Amino acid sequence: MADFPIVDIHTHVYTPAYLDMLRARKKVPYVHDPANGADSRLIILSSDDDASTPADQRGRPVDSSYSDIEVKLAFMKRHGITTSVISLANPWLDFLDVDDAQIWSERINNDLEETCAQVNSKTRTDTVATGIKTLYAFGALPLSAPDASIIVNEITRLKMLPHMRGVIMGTSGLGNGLDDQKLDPVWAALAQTQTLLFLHPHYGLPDEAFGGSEVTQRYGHVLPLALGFPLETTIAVTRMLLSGVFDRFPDLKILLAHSGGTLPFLAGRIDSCIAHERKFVANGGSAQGPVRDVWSVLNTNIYLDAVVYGEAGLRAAIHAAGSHERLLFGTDNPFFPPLSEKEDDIWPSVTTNYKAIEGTLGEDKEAVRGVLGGNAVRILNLN
Ligand code: 5CU
Repeated sequence: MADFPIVDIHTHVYTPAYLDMLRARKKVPYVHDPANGADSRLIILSSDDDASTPADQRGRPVDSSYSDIEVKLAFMKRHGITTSVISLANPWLDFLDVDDAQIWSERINNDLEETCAQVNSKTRTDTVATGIKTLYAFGALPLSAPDASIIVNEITRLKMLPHMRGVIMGTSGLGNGLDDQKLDPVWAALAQTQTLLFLHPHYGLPDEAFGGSEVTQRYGHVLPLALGFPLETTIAVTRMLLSGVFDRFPDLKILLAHSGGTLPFLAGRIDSCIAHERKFVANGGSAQGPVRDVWSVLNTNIYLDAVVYGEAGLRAAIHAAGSHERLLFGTDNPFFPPLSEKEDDIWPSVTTNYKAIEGTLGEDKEAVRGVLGGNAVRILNLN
């Protein structure tokens, strides 16, 4: 067992109240309870809700690993993780009616805070004493609320909850993407309160991008998750760059899921295309181009998780971020469990990331420790 903090900043929960809310729904996202008493099914991706598949087989089985914090703690122990920063999993509160958003974000965030407080009040003997608490959380935002002031109020309120270390958000923003000027009060509040935004994909790409719904279905979750998710993140951040969000809010801090999708690999190309289109207006477009270049934003506003399962992606992420000090370990638990059913299995999805970090930075032990935990302790102020 390592004698330094190992911090998982990409680890999700569906709180029990949230799952109950999904149980009451009949359209995506929803939970379906089969009549034969088999495991409930979690249907969250639009490609999961295929009418030609019986409801009992749609989506994926949802077991206690999705909501039970004791199962999360056992997973942490098994993988040597000393601290986790838990977040509500996708699609968060994006789909709620305007009147429900505020109530649910307060409920979910209070539940997360309470869970952290309860777990942290017990002394853990199963891991090394790092002096850092076991659980922290990223809060969820009421993005469908009728007024941005409600979102801003929740950002301010979260600052007063002792275990909150930022917020998690998808790429749809208020419904029109992250270059929507109506998000400016939200960016302003995040920057002003120095609240880290964990930006995470959910919607992927339309089935047409993969050759139609029949092709997407044929390969299960591979196309939406392996390609749709990272490209969604890349497109969302590029739209933020293009619309000048980082010019207007130079203090905004964003942690990008899955090592930034394909942003590290494509940063040079994006920058070059922007340079050649610098005068969007002159070229017939209506927007003024961004002032800051992609590299400066990557080096000052962006952090990347290390959930990319390979050295090529990690090297690109470190290069794009400008330093391994902006990279943070994560697992994506409870997603990507082992294929066997044994409860005490080590998860290959986790060990693959450990190996990629060591393979990339192995000689530099300090850097490995930083990515595994030290960077998160510093950036999220976990001490
Ligand atoms: O397996 C999946 O669908 C997912 C998901 O929905 N969200 C996530 O964070 N990782 C994997």
